[in-house]
Amino acid sequence: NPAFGRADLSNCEREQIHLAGSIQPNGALLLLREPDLVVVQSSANAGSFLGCRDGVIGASLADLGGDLEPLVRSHAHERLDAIPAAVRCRVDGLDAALDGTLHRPAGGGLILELEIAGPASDLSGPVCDALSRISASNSLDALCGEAAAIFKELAGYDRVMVYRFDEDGHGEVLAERREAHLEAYLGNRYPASDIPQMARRLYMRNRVRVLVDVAYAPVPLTPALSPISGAELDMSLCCLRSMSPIHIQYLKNMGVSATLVASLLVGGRLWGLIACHHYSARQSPYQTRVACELLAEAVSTRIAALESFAQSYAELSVRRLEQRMVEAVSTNGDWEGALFDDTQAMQSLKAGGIALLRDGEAVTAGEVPGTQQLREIAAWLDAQPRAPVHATASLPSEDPKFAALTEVAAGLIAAPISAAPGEYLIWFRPERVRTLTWGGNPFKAVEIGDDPSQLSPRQSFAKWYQVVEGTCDPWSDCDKSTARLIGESVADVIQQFRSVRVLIAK
Ligand code: BLA
Repeated sequence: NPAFGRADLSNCEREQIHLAGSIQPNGALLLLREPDLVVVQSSANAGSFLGCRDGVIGASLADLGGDLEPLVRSHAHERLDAIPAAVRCRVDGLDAALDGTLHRPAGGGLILELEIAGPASDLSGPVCDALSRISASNSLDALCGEAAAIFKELAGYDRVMVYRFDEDGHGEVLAERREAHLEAYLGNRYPASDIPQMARRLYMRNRVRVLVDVAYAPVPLTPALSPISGAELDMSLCCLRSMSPIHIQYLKNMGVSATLVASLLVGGRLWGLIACHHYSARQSPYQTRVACELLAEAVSTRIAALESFAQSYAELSVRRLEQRMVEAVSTNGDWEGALFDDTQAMQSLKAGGIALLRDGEAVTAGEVPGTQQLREIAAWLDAQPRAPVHATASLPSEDPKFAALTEVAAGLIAAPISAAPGEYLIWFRPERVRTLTWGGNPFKAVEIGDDPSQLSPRQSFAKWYQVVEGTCDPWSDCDKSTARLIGESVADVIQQFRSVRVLIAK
Protein backbone atom coordinates (compact mmCIF):
# COMPACT_ATOMS: atom_id res chain seq x y z
CA ASN A 1 0.00 0.00 0.00
CA PRO A 2 1.29 3.48 -0.80
CA ALA A 3 2.59 5.45 2.18
CA PHE A 4 0.83 8.63 3.24
CA GLY A 5 1.48 11.40 0.71
CA ARG A 6 3.04 8.92 -1.74
CA ALA A 7 -0.19 7.87 -3.39
CA ASP A 8 -1.03 8.98 -6.88
CA LEU A 9 -4.42 8.78 -8.48
CA SER A 10 -3.80 5.28 -9.75
CA ASN A 11 -3.44 3.83 -6.24
CA CYS A 12 -4.99 6.40 -3.90
CA GLU A 13 -7.69 3.91 -2.93
CA ARG A 14 -5.06 2.34 -0.70
CA GLU A 15 -3.21 5.36 0.71
CA GLN A 16 -2.29 4.87 4.38
CA ILE A 17 -4.02 8.04 5.53
CA HIS A 18 -3.86 7.08 9.21
CA LEU A 19 -0.05 7.02 9.03
CA ALA A 20 0.09 10.72 8.12
CA GLY A 21 3.36 11.33 9.99
CA SER A 22 2.47 15.00 10.29
CA ILE A 23 -0.13 17.33 11.74
CA GLN A 24 -1.88 20.57 10.88
CA PRO A 25 -0.07 23.52 12.50
CA ASN A 26 -2.89 24.76 14.77
CA GLY A 27 -1.68 22.66 17.70
CA ALA A 28 1.02 20.30 18.89
CA LEU A 29 1.15 16.55 19.34
CA LEU A 30 3.08 14.65 22.02
CA LEU A 31 3.56 10.90 22.26
CA LEU A 32 4.04 9.97 25.92
CA ARG A 33 5.69 6.86 27.27
CA GLU A 34 3.91 5.15 30.17
CA PRO A 35 4.01 5.14 33.11
CA ASP A 36 6.49 8.02 33.51
CA LEU A 37 4.78 10.29 30.94
CA VAL A 38 8.01 11.24 29.20
CA VAL A 39 7.66 12.73 25.70
CA VAL A 40 9.28 10.34 23.22
CA GLN A 41 7.95 11.73 19.93
CA SER A 42 6.32 15.03 19.07
CA SER A 43 5.30 17.31 16.26
CA ALA A 44 8.29 19.46 15.26
CA ASN A 45 6.49 22.61 16.44
CA ALA A 46 5.83 21.32 19.98
CA GLY A 47 8.72 23.17 21.67
CA SER A 48 7.85 26.54 20.17
CA PHE A 49 4.09 25.99 20.59
CA LEU A 50 4.43 25.19 24.29
CA GLY A 51 7.12 27.78 24.99
CA CYS A 52 9.89 25.26 25.80
CA ARG A 53 13.12 26.60 24.36
CA ASP A 54 14.93 23.28 24.60
CA GLY A 55 12.22 21.28 22.90
CA VAL A 56 10.06 18.65 24.52
CA ILE A 57 11.63 15.31 23.58
CA GLY A 58 12.89 13.62 26.76
CA ALA A 59 10.99 16.01 29.01
CA SER A 60 8.37 14.60 31.34
CA LEU A 61 4.92 16.18 31.39
CA ALA A 62 5.64 17.45 34.90
CA ASP A 63 8.53 19.49 33.43
CA LEU A 64 6.00 21.47 31.38
CA GLY A 65 4.47 22.77 34.58
CA GLY A 66 0.93 24.04 35.03
CA ASP A 67 -1.72 21.45 35.81
CA LEU A 68 -1.02 19.29 32.77
CA GLU A 69 0.68 16.32 34.43
CA PRO A 70 -1.88 15.64 37.21
CA LEU A 71 -4.74 16.06 34.75
CA VAL A 72 -3.29 13.58 32.28
CA ARG A 73 -2.42 11.18 35.10
CA SER A 74 -6.03 11.27 36.31
CA HIS A 75 -7.05 9.67 32.99
CA ALA A 76 -4.21 7.17 32.79
CA HIS A 77 -6.34 4.29 34.15
CA GLU A 78 -8.91 4.69 31.33
CA ARG A 79 -8.85 2.64 28.14
CA LEU A 80 -8.78 5.65 25.79
CA ASP A 81 -8.39 3.40 22.74
CA ALA A 82 -11.67 4.39 21.11
CA ILE A 83 -12.90 7.46 22.96
CA PRO A 84 -10.32 10.15 23.75
CA ALA A 85 -10.45 12.07 27.04
CA ALA A 86 -10.59 15.85 27.16
CA VAL A 87 -8.13 17.77 29.35
CA ARG A 88 -8.46 21.53 29.62
CA CYS A 89 -5.13 22.57 31.04
CA ARG A 90 -2.31 25.09 31.39
CA VAL A 91 1.47 24.87 31.00
CA ASP A 92 4.09 27.26 32.35
CA GLY A 93 5.44 28.36 28.97
CA LEU A 94 2.14 29.63 27.59
CA ASP A 95 -0.36 32.22 28.79
CA ALA A 96 -3.41 30.75 27.13
CA ALA A 97 -5.52 27.85 28.35
CA LEU A 98 -5.18 24.69 26.27
CA ASP A 99 -7.66 22.10 25.07
CA GLY A 100 -6.02 18.72 25.21
CA THR A 101 -7.27 15.39 23.89
CA LEU A 102 -5.74 12.19 25.08
CA HIS A 103 -5.95 8.70 23.57
CA ARG A 104 -4.02 5.45 23.20
CA PRO A 105 -2.98 4.59 19.64
CA ALA A 106 -2.64 1.00 18.46
CA GLY A 107 1.15 0.92 18.79
CA GLY A 108 1.27 1.90 22.48
CA GLY A 109 1.88 5.06 24.48
CA LEU A 110 -0.45 8.00 24.97
CA ILE A 111 -1.07 10.66 22.34
CA LEU A 112 -1.74 14.10 23.77
CA GLU A 113 -2.84 16.78 21.30
CA LEU A 114 -2.88 20.35 22.49
CA GLU A 115 -4.63 23.35 20.93
CA ILE A 116 -5.27 26.86 22.18
CA ALA A 117 -8.62 26.62 23.99
CA GLY A 118 -11.63 28.08 22.24
CA PRO A 119 -13.59 30.93 23.82
CA ALA A 120 -15.50 29.74 26.87
CA SER A 121 -19.04 29.38 25.60
CA ASP A 122 -21.90 27.36 26.98
CA LEU A 123 -23.25 25.23 24.16
CA SER A 124 -25.79 23.38 26.31
CA GLY A 125 -28.67 25.67 25.24
CA PRO A 126 -28.16 25.35 21.47
CA VAL A 127 -27.39 21.64 21.78
CA CYS A 128 -30.61 20.92 23.75
CA ASP A 129 -32.61 22.95 21.25
CA ALA A 130 -30.97 21.04 18.39
CA LEU A 131 -31.68 17.67 20.01
CA SER A 132 -35.37 18.43 20.31
CA ARG A 133 -35.54 19.61 16.68
CA ILE A 134 -33.86 16.38 15.59
CA SER A 135 -36.23 14.13 17.51
CA ALA A 136 -39.26 16.09 16.28
CA SER A 137 -38.35 15.48 12.60
CA ASN A 138 -40.79 13.01 11.13
CA SER A 139 -39.40 12.39 7.68
CA LEU A 140 -35.93 11.91 6.27
CA ASP A 141 -36.22 15.13 4.25
CA ALA A 142 -37.25 17.17 7.28
CA LEU A 143 -34.52 15.60 9.39
CA CYS A 144 -31.75 16.27 6.87
CA GLY A 145 -32.93 19.86 6.46
CA GLU A 146 -32.86 20.37 10.23
CA ALA A 147 -29.44 18.75 10.47
CA ALA A 148 -27.98 21.09 7.84
CA ALA A 149 -29.55 24.11 9.55
CA ILE A 150 -28.34 23.05 12.99
CA PHE A 151 -24.75 22.52 11.83
CA LYS A 152 -24.83 25.84 9.98
CA GLU A 153 -25.91 27.66 13.14
CA LEU A 154 -23.62 25.81 15.49
CA ALA A 155 -20.40 25.48 13.49
CA GLY A 156 -20.85 28.58 11.34
CA TYR A 157 -19.42 27.31 8.04
CA ASP A 158 -20.43 28.94 4.74
CA ARG A 159 -22.00 25.76 3.38
CA VAL A 160 -23.38 22.66 5.11
CA MET A 161 -24.44 19.57 3.19
CA VAL A 162 -26.05 16.33 4.28
CA TYR A 163 -24.59 13.75 2.00
CA ARG A 164 -25.96 10.19 1.67
CA PHE A 165 -24.22 7.17 0.13
CA ASP A 166 -26.12 4.76 -2.09
CA GLU A 167 -25.47 1.01 -2.40
CA ASP A 168 -22.57 1.61 -4.78
CA GLY A 169 -20.95 4.22 -2.54
CA HIS A 170 -21.89 7.18 -4.73
CA GLY A 171 -23.06 10.18 -2.76
CA GLU A 172 -25.96 12.57 -3.12
CA VAL A 173 -26.54 15.92 -1.44
CA LEU A 174 -29.92 15.48 0.30
CA ALA A 175 -30.03 18.81 2.14
CA GLU A 176 -28.04 22.01 2.11
CA ARG A 177 -27.80 25.33 3.93
CA ARG A 178 -25.46 27.90 2.41
CA GLU A 179 -24.66 31.57 2.28
CA ALA A 180 -26.90 33.19 -0.31
CA HIS A 181 -24.12 34.05 -2.78
CA LEU A 182 -22.93 30.45 -3.13
CA GLU A 183 -24.00 28.17 -5.95
CA ALA A 184 -26.34 25.36 -4.86
CA TYR A 185 -25.01 21.79 -4.60
CA LEU A 186 -28.35 20.40 -3.45
CA GLY A 187 -29.23 17.28 -5.45
CA ASN A 188 -25.71 16.88 -6.84
CA ARG A 189 -24.19 13.43 -6.96
CA TYR A 190 -20.55 12.55 -6.52
CA PRO A 191 -18.91 9.26 -7.52
CA ALA A 192 -17.73 6.72 -4.97
CA SER A 193 -14.10 7.21 -6.05
CA ASP A 194 -14.08 10.68 -4.42
CA ILE A 195 -13.84 9.02 -1.00
CA PRO A 196 -11.65 5.89 -0.87
CA GLN A 197 -12.70 2.81 1.12
CA MET A 198 -9.81 3.24 3.57
CA ALA A 199 -11.04 6.74 4.40
CA ARG A 200 -14.61 5.48 4.82
CA ARG A 201 -13.43 2.85 7.27
CA LEU A 202 -11.46 5.45 9.23
CA TYR A 203 -14.49 7.75 9.36
CA MET A 204 -16.47 5.05 11.17
CA ARG A 205 -14.03 5.31 14.07
CA ASN A 206 -13.07 8.97 13.90
CA ARG A 207 -16.45 10.68 13.67
CA VAL A 208 -15.48 14.34 13.19
CA ARG A 209 -12.59 15.69 11.08
CA VAL A 210 -11.47 19.27 10.74
CA LEU A 211 -9.25 20.83 8.09
CA VAL A 212 -8.36 24.31 9.25
CA ASP A 213 -6.72 25.71 6.14
CA VAL A 214 -6.03 23.98 2.80
CA ALA A 215 -2.94 26.19 2.40
CA TYR A 216 -1.27 24.83 5.56
CA ALA A 217 2.28 23.53 5.74
CA PRO A 218 2.19 20.09 7.43
CA VAL A 219 4.32 19.82 10.59
CA PRO A 220 6.25 16.52 10.65
CA LEU A 221 6.58 14.24 13.66
CA THR A 222 10.07 13.89 15.13
CA PRO A 223 11.49 11.35 15.25
CA ALA A 224 9.61 10.01 12.23
CA LEU A 225 8.89 6.62 13.85
CA SER A 226 7.34 6.02 17.26
CA PRO A 227 10.14 4.92 19.61
CA ILE A 228 7.53 2.83 21.42
CA SER A 229 6.41 0.70 18.47
CA GLY A 230 9.34 1.26 16.14
CA ALA A 231 6.76 1.95 13.45
CA GLU A 232 4.86 4.90 12.03
CA LEU A 233 2.48 6.43 14.55
CA ASP A 234 -1.15 5.35 14.10
CA MET A 235 -2.93 8.71 13.86
CA SER A 236 -6.41 7.30 13.18
CA LEU A 237 -7.99 9.14 16.11
CA CYS A 238 -5.85 12.30 16.01
CA CYS A 239 -7.77 15.53 15.66
CA LEU A 240 -4.72 17.33 14.24
CA ARG A 241 -3.89 14.64 11.63
CA SER A 242 -2.69 15.94 8.28
CA MET A 243 -5.10 15.16 5.50
CA SER A 244 -4.26 13.31 2.32
CA PRO A 245 -2.59 15.63 -0.23
CA ILE A 246 -4.90 14.21 -2.89
CA HIS A 247 -7.94 15.29 -0.92
CA ILE A 248 -6.34 18.69 -0.24
CA GLN A 249 -5.86 19.13 -4.00
CA TYR A 250 -9.50 18.15 -4.52
CA LEU A 251 -10.66 20.82 -2.09
CA LYS A 252 -8.39 23.41 -3.73
CA ASN A 253 -9.88 22.50 -7.10
CA MET A 254 -13.30 23.03 -5.55
CA GLY A 255 -12.27 26.43 -4.16
CA VAL A 256 -12.82 25.35 -0.55
CA SER A 257 -10.48 26.59 2.23
CA ALA A 258 -11.61 24.78 5.38
CA THR A 259 -13.85 21.85 6.25
CA LEU A 260 -15.52 20.10 9.12
CA VAL A 261 -17.01 16.71 8.30
CA ALA A 262 -19.02 14.48 10.64
CA SER A 263 -19.91 10.82 10.03
CA LEU A 264 -23.46 9.48 10.04
CA LEU A 265 -23.43 5.83 11.08
CA VAL A 266 -26.67 3.89 10.78
CA GLY A 267 -26.91 0.19 11.58
CA GLY A 268 -23.14 -0.14 11.78
CA ARG A 269 -22.40 1.30 8.35
CA LEU A 270 -21.39 4.70 7.04
CA TRP A 271 -24.77 6.03 5.90
CA GLY A 272 -23.51 9.47 4.95
CA LEU A 273 -21.70 12.60 6.06
CA ILE A 274 -22.51 16.07 7.24
CA ALA A 275 -19.95 18.10 5.28
CA CYS A 276 -19.26 21.74 6.11
CA HIS A 277 -17.26 23.97 3.75
CA HIS A 278 -15.78 27.37 4.45
CA TYR A 279 -14.27 29.70 1.88
CA SER A 280 -11.59 31.09 4.18
CA ALA A 281 -9.52 29.38 6.87
CA ARG A 282 -11.65 28.29 9.82
CA GLN A 283 -10.81 26.57 13.07
CA SER A 284 -13.39 24.71 15.14
CA PRO A 285 -12.50 24.47 18.81
CA TYR A 286 -12.78 21.24 20.74
CA GLN A 287 -16.17 22.18 22.25
CA THR A 288 -17.73 22.73 18.84
CA ARG A 289 -16.33 19.45 17.54
CA VAL A 290 -17.72 17.53 20.51
CA ALA A 291 -21.13 19.15 20.04
CA CYS A 292 -21.01 18.24 16.33
CA GLU A 293 -20.14 14.65 17.19
CA LEU A 294 -23.01 14.39 19.64
CA LEU A 295 -25.48 15.93 17.20
CA ALA A 296 -24.32 13.71 14.33
CA GLU A 297 -24.94 10.76 16.65
CA ALA A 298 -28.45 12.06 17.40
CA VAL A 299 -29.16 12.54 13.68
CA SER A 300 -27.94 8.97 12.99
CA THR A 301 -30.14 7.56 15.73
CA ARG A 302 -33.12 9.44 14.32
CA ILE A 303 -32.43 8.15 10.81
CA ALA A 304 -32.36 4.60 12.19
CA ALA A 305 -35.67 5.23 14.00
CA LEU A 306 -37.35 6.63 10.86
CA GLU A 307 -36.11 3.67 8.84
CA SER A 308 -37.42 1.20 11.40
CA PHE A 309 -40.82 2.98 11.57
CA ALA A 310 -41.12 2.53 7.82
CA GLN A 311 -40.15 -1.10 8.24
CA SER A 312 -42.68 -1.76 11.03
CA TYR A 313 -45.43 -0.08 9.06
CA ALA A 314 -44.65 -2.27 6.06
CA GLU A 315 -44.62 -5.37 8.27
CA LEU A 316 -47.99 -4.43 9.71
CA SER A 317 -49.58 -4.12 6.28
CA VAL A 318 -48.13 -7.46 5.25
CA ARG A 319 -49.69 -9.07 8.33
CA ARG A 320 -53.08 -7.59 7.41
CA LEU A 321 -52.78 -8.84 3.87
CA GLU A 322 -51.86 -12.29 5.17
CA GLN A 323 -54.91 -12.29 7.45
CA ARG A 324 -57.21 -11.55 4.53
CA MET A 325 -55.66 -14.34 2.49
CA VAL A 326 -56.01 -16.80 5.38
CA GLU A 327 -59.65 -15.82 5.84
CA ALA A 328 -60.27 -16.35 2.17
CA VAL A 329 -58.75 -19.84 2.36
CA SER A 330 -61.27 -20.83 5.01
CA THR A 331 -64.29 -19.18 3.38
CA ASN A 332 -64.44 -19.14 -0.41
CA GLY A 333 -60.91 -20.42 -1.04
CA ASP A 334 -60.10 -17.44 -3.25
CA TRP A 335 -56.92 -16.25 -1.54
CA GLU A 336 -55.54 -15.05 -4.85
CA GLY A 337 -58.50 -12.74 -5.06
CA ALA A 338 -57.62 -11.42 -1.61
CA LEU A 339 -54.05 -10.87 -2.72
CA PHE A 340 -55.08 -8.94 -5.80
CA ASP A 341 -58.38 -7.49 -4.63
CA ASP A 342 -57.17 -4.57 -2.72
CA THR A 343 -54.24 -2.72 -4.16
CA GLN A 344 -52.26 -2.96 -0.92
CA ALA A 345 -49.82 -5.56 -2.20
CA MET A 346 -49.04 -3.37 -5.18
CA GLN A 347 -49.07 -0.02 -3.45
CA SER A 348 -46.83 -1.04 -0.59
CA LEU A 349 -44.08 -1.53 -3.16
CA LYS A 350 -45.08 1.40 -5.39
CA ALA A 351 -45.23 -1.03 -8.29
CA GLY A 352 -47.02 -0.57 -11.60
CA GLY A 353 -48.02 -4.21 -11.81
CA ILE A 354 -47.86 -7.53 -10.02
CA ALA A 355 -47.84 -11.12 -11.26
CA LEU A 356 -48.28 -14.42 -9.44
CA LEU A 357 -46.71 -17.26 -11.39
CA ARG A 358 -47.78 -20.71 -10.21
CA ASP A 359 -48.78 -24.10 -11.61
CA GLY A 360 -47.81 -22.84 -15.05
CA GLU A 361 -50.33 -20.01 -14.85
CA ALA A 362 -50.13 -16.29 -14.30
CA VAL A 363 -52.52 -14.18 -12.25
CA THR A 364 -51.78 -10.49 -12.71
CA ALA A 365 -52.91 -7.01 -11.81
CA GLY A 366 -51.87 -3.63 -13.14
CA GLU A 367 -49.37 -3.21 -15.95
CA VAL A 368 -47.31 -6.35 -16.52
CA PRO A 369 -45.52 -7.96 -19.48
CA GLY A 370 -47.40 -10.49 -21.64
CA THR A 371 -47.70 -14.18 -20.72
CA GLN A 372 -44.86 -15.36 -22.97
CA GLN A 373 -42.59 -12.65 -21.60
CA LEU A 374 -43.53 -13.55 -18.03
CA ARG A 375 -42.42 -17.10 -18.80
CA GLU A 376 -39.10 -15.83 -20.09
CA ILE A 377 -38.66 -13.72 -16.98
CA ALA A 378 -39.43 -16.72 -14.75
CA ALA A 379 -36.90 -18.82 -16.65
CA TRP A 380 -34.33 -16.08 -16.24
CA LEU A 381 -35.11 -15.88 -12.50
CA ASP A 382 -34.70 -19.65 -12.22
CA ALA A 383 -31.19 -19.25 -13.62
CA GLN A 384 -30.21 -16.67 -10.99
CA PRO A 385 -28.61 -17.71 -7.69
CA ARG A 386 -31.33 -18.67 -5.23
CA ALA A 387 -32.09 -15.74 -2.87
CA PRO A 388 -35.00 -14.67 -0.61
CA VAL A 389 -35.79 -11.96 -3.18
CA HIS A 390 -34.29 -10.90 -6.47
CA ALA A 391 -34.41 -7.19 -7.20
CA THR A 392 -33.18 -5.22 -10.17
CA ALA A 393 -33.80 -1.64 -11.15
CA SER A 394 -32.69 -2.35 -14.69
CA LEU A 395 -33.88 -5.57 -16.27
CA PRO A 396 -32.43 -4.69 -19.70
CA SER A 397 -28.96 -4.33 -18.26
CA GLU A 398 -29.29 -7.80 -16.70
CA ASP A 399 -30.29 -9.25 -20.04
CA PRO A 400 -30.70 -7.24 -23.25
CA LYS A 401 -33.54 -9.48 -24.41
CA PHE A 402 -35.77 -7.62 -21.93
CA ALA A 403 -35.03 -4.22 -23.46
CA ALA A 404 -38.42 -4.08 -25.17
CA LEU A 405 -40.23 -4.38 -21.83
CA THR A 406 -38.97 -1.19 -20.21
CA GLU A 407 -42.25 0.64 -20.57
CA VAL A 408 -43.91 -1.67 -18.05
CA ALA A 409 -40.99 -3.61 -16.62
CA ALA A 410 -37.78 -1.63 -16.48
CA GLY A 411 -37.22 -3.21 -13.09
CA LEU A 412 -38.66 -5.96 -10.96
CA ILE A 413 -38.55 -7.53 -7.58
CA ALA A 414 -39.34 -11.23 -7.36
CA ALA A 415 -40.00 -13.45 -4.36
CA PRO A 416 -40.04 -17.23 -4.82
CA ILE A 417 -43.28 -18.71 -3.45
CA SER A 418 -42.32 -22.38 -3.54
CA ALA A 419 -39.30 -24.56 -4.12
CA ALA A 420 -40.52 -25.37 -7.63
CA PRO A 421 -39.00 -23.57 -10.62
CA GLY A 422 -41.02 -20.82 -12.26
CA GLU A 423 -43.11 -20.02 -9.15
CA TYR A 424 -42.76 -16.39 -8.17
CA LEU A 425 -44.59 -13.34 -7.03
CA ILE A 426 -43.19 -10.47 -9.09
CA TRP A 427 -43.66 -6.71 -8.83
CA PHE A 428 -42.87 -4.54 -11.84
CA ARG A 429 -41.97 -0.91 -12.09
CA PRO A 430 -42.05 1.05 -15.34
CA GLU A 431 -39.10 2.97 -16.73
CA ARG A 432 -38.39 6.33 -15.25
CA VAL A 433 -35.94 8.31 -17.30
CA ARG A 434 -33.96 10.33 -14.82
CA THR A 435 -31.47 13.10 -15.20
CA LEU A 436 -28.77 12.72 -12.60
CA THR A 437 -26.88 15.87 -11.72
CA TRP A 438 -23.28 15.12 -10.91
CA GLY A 439 -20.97 17.69 -9.33
CA GLY A 440 -18.53 17.27 -12.21
CA ASN A 441 -18.07 14.48 -14.72
CA PRO A 442 -18.13 11.24 -12.68
CA PHE A 443 -16.28 9.39 -15.44
CA LYS A 444 -13.39 11.80 -15.06
CA ALA A 445 -12.72 11.50 -11.33
CA VAL A 446 -9.07 11.47 -12.30
CA GLU A 447 -7.55 13.83 -14.82
CA ILE A 448 -4.35 12.84 -16.52
CA GLY A 449 -1.90 15.41 -17.75
CA ASP A 450 1.07 14.79 -20.05
CA ASP A 451 3.03 12.89 -17.43
CA PRO A 452 2.02 11.00 -14.29
CA SER A 453 2.97 13.84 -11.95
CA GLN A 454 0.22 15.85 -13.57
CA LEU A 455 -2.48 13.54 -12.38
CA SER A 456 -5.04 15.53 -10.46
CA PRO A 457 -8.34 14.82 -8.81
CA ARG A 458 -11.27 16.21 -10.69
CA GLN A 459 -10.68 19.84 -11.69
CA SER A 460 -14.10 20.82 -12.86
CA PHE A 461 -17.05 20.70 -10.54
CA ALA A 462 -19.40 22.22 -13.09
CA LYS A 463 -22.71 20.41 -13.05
CA TRP A 464 -22.68 17.45 -15.38
CA TYR A 465 -25.94 15.87 -16.41
CA GLN A 466 -26.39 12.20 -17.07
CA VAL A 467 -29.59 10.88 -18.57
CA VAL A 468 -30.27 7.41 -17.28
CA GLU A 469 -32.63 5.28 -19.34
CA GLY A 470 -33.87 1.71 -19.02
CA THR A 471 -34.16 1.86 -15.23
CA CYS A 472 -36.96 2.22 -12.72
CA ASP A 473 -36.87 3.93 -9.33
CA PRO A 474 -34.45 1.98 -7.18
CA TRP A 475 -35.86 -0.61 -4.75
CA SER A 476 -35.17 0.28 -1.15
CA ASP A 477 -34.16 -2.14 1.60
CA CYS A 478 -37.67 -1.72 2.96
CA ASP A 479 -39.14 -2.67 -0.46
CA LYS A 480 -36.99 -5.78 -0.52
CA SER A 481 -37.95 -6.95 2.93
CA THR A 482 -41.64 -6.20 2.26
CA ALA A 483 -41.47 -8.27 -0.92
CA ARG A 484 -39.78 -11.07 0.98
CA LEU A 485 -42.47 -11.01 3.70
CA ILE A 486 -45.35 -11.02 1.23
CA GLY A 487 -43.64 -13.85 -0.66
CA GLU A 488 -43.36 -15.84 2.57
CA SER A 489 -47.01 -15.16 3.44
CA VAL A 490 -48.12 -16.36 0.05
CA ALA A 491 -45.96 -19.48 0.40
CA ASP A 492 -47.58 -20.17 3.80
CA VAL A 493 -51.06 -19.58 2.45
CA ILE A 494 -50.42 -21.97 -0.41
CA GLN A 495 -49.35 -24.61 2.14
CA GLN A 496 -52.48 -24.01 4.20
CA PHE A 497 -54.71 -24.12 1.18
CA ARG A 498 -53.22 -27.47 0.23
CA SER A 499 -53.86 -28.89 3.69
CA VAL A 500 -57.43 -27.56 3.71
CA ARG A 501 -58.06 -29.30 0.41
CA VAL A 502 -56.54 -32.52 1.72
CA LEU A 503 -58.86 -32.36 4.75
CA ILE A 504 -61.91 -31.81 2.56
CA ALA A 505 -60.86 -34.66 0.28
CA LYS A 506 -60.72 -36.98 3.29
C1 BLA B 1 -11.68 12.30 1.54
N1 BLA B 1 -13.37 13.14 -0.12
C2 BLA B 1 -12.92 12.91 1.16
C3 BLA B 1 -13.92 13.37 2.08
C4 BLA B 1 -14.95 13.89 1.34
C5 BLA B 1 -14.58 13.78 -0.02
C6 BLA B 1 -16.23 14.47 1.90
C7 BLA B 1 -13.86 13.26 3.58
C8 BLA B 1 -13.16 14.44 4.16
C9 BLA B 1 -13.28 14.51 5.66
O1 BLA B 1 -13.93 13.69 6.28
O2 BLA B 1 -12.73 15.45 6.22
C10 BLA B 1 -15.31 14.19 -1.16
N2 BLA B 1 -16.07 16.38 -0.47
C11 BLA B 1 -16.16 15.29 -1.21
C12 BLA B 1 -17.28 15.40 -2.05
C13 BLA B 1 -17.86 16.59 -1.80
C14 BLA B 1 -17.09 17.20 -0.79
C15 BLA B 1 -17.75 14.41 -3.03
O3 BLA B 1 -17.32 18.29 -0.30
C16 BLA B 1 -19.06 17.12 -2.47
C17 BLA B 1 -19.51 18.33 -2.30
N3 BLA B 1 -10.36 12.00 -3.87
C18 BLA B 1 -10.61 11.97 -5.21
C19 BLA B 1 -9.85 10.90 -5.79
C20 BLA B 1 -9.14 10.32 -4.77
C21 BLA B 1 -9.48 11.01 -3.55
C22 BLA B 1 -9.88 10.55 -7.25
O4 BLA B 1 -11.35 12.70 -5.81
C23 BLA B 1 -8.25 9.17 -4.85
C24 BLA B 1 -8.76 7.94 -5.01
C25 BLA B 1 -8.96 10.69 -2.30
N4 BLA B 1 -10.61 11.68 -0.65
C26 BLA B 1 -9.46 11.08 -1.00
C27 BLA B 1 -8.73 10.75 0.20
C28 BLA B 1 -9.49 11.19 1.28
C29 BLA B 1 -10.68 11.77 0.72
C30 BLA B 1 -7.40 10.03 0.24
C31 BLA B 1 -9.14 11.08 2.74
C32 BLA B 1 -8.68 12.39 3.29
C33 BLA B 1 -8.18 12.23 4.72
O5 BLA B 1 -9.00 12.02 5.64
O6 BLA B 1 -6.97 12.32 4.90
